[in-house]
Amino acid sequence: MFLDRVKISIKAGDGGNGAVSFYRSKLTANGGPDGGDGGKGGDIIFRATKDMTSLYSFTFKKKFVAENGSNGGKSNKIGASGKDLFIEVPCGTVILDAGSNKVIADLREHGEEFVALKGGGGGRGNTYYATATRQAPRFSQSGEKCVERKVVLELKTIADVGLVGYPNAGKSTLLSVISNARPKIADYAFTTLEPNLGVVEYYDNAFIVADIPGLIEGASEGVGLGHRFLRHVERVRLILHLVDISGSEGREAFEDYKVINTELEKYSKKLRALPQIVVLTKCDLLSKDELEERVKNFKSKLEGLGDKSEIVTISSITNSGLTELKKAVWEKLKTLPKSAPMEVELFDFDKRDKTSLFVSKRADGSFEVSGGFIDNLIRGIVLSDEISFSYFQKRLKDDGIIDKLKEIGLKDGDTVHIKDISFEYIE
Ligand SMILES: Nc1nc2c(ncn2[C@@H]2O[C@H](COP(=O)(O)OP(=O)(O)OP(=O)(O)O)[C@@H](O)[C@H]2O)c(=O)[nH]1
Ligand SMILES: [Mg+2]
Repeated sequence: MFLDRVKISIKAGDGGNGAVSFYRSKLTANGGPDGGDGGKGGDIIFRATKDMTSLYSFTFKKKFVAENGSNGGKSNKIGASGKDLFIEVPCGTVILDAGSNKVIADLREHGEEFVALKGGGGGRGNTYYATATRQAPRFSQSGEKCVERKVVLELKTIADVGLVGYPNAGKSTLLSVISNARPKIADYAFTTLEPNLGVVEYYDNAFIVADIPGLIEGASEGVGLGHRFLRHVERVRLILHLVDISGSEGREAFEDYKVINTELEKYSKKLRALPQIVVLTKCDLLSKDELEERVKNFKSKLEGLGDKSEIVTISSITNSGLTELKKAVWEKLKTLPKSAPMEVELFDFDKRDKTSLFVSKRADGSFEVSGGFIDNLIRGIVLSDEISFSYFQKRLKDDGIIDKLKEIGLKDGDTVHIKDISFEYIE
């Protein structure tokens, strides 16, 4: 199985809770607060490695959770931080936010890392809440909770050269005679069901060629195997467009060339704009004269379109033209820049909402407050504790939340719901 796209869920570690504790010794009956802060939760970090070549391992494991931070302790002991979780992916993996489908990272080089989610912050211990008037706070802050997120991993093979063409054009056969790859070859369409990669050596140089399943007219609408495999050649620098010049399949060579280019264009304008070398294949099936005639004809039609692509004629059976082809590819590659990293939109995937605030009136006449601001505020509240609760009410007033509620009709005696808490508002 070739897995080139997988959806996984990731969750950073929650922060540990702050401790509530008071200093005690034989000499001090009632010491001050000494509850330590909770530890930070572990991060989720992706790391590219050359030791992996597929996303296969993600078939078995799809859920990744980093360690939580430990709670704070007495004597101002800070809780231990949760361990970061490293998720290894093959080089060439692009990470997308599953919700918006936006690219959040493009890991190309071995060792490259991307911190996808930061662990939750630890809660403050009760020491933090001690003031001159509140000397014995019996509450602390709970650790920041992290939500599970979904991301899509996509493996985009980074080859220099991509082979495209109709089924049976001879793509896999060519790869097998110019590279170390041994792809499956057969005289039926769609022999190749998954991309093959091969390293081609040309004197002291080498380049990577990707062979993908054949395209046919309508591939962009899903005909045949569709055009989803084009993602494997999306980032190549050069396309070898293979066309069967012998007409062994009963089609006209130049028509084939145009159809495939239309399919490339439908997939991506960028892909269509890549330089191409036209490789006319199976020349051994034609007599010398016939071949010359057909190549001449193809050339003039190409020129008719104003298409300046170079043409190389080959046979993978007699090996004719293969050295010329390798030379043409290498000369062309030398003039082309290395493929650029993917344009990653600046997009704050790990954005924490600590500011949003919504007030609304329910059908039964009660009021509701929600949003990231309130979620964050509530971390520091222990409702059963009178002092803590009065601190909470003071914050509601000081931060303008009561005013907002009044604007939408809050009156003395009305019920207010905040998360799991409900209380009566008293002026
Ligand atoms: N005579 C001749 N036959 C060839 C040549 N190249 C390939 N073939 C034959 O053409 C058929 C198809 O070859 P493949 O290499 O499997 O074609 P492909 O383009 O990879 O096809 P798909 O994987 O189905 O897209 C096989 O029977 C090959 O032996 C050639 O240069 N000369
Ligand atoms: Mg093939």
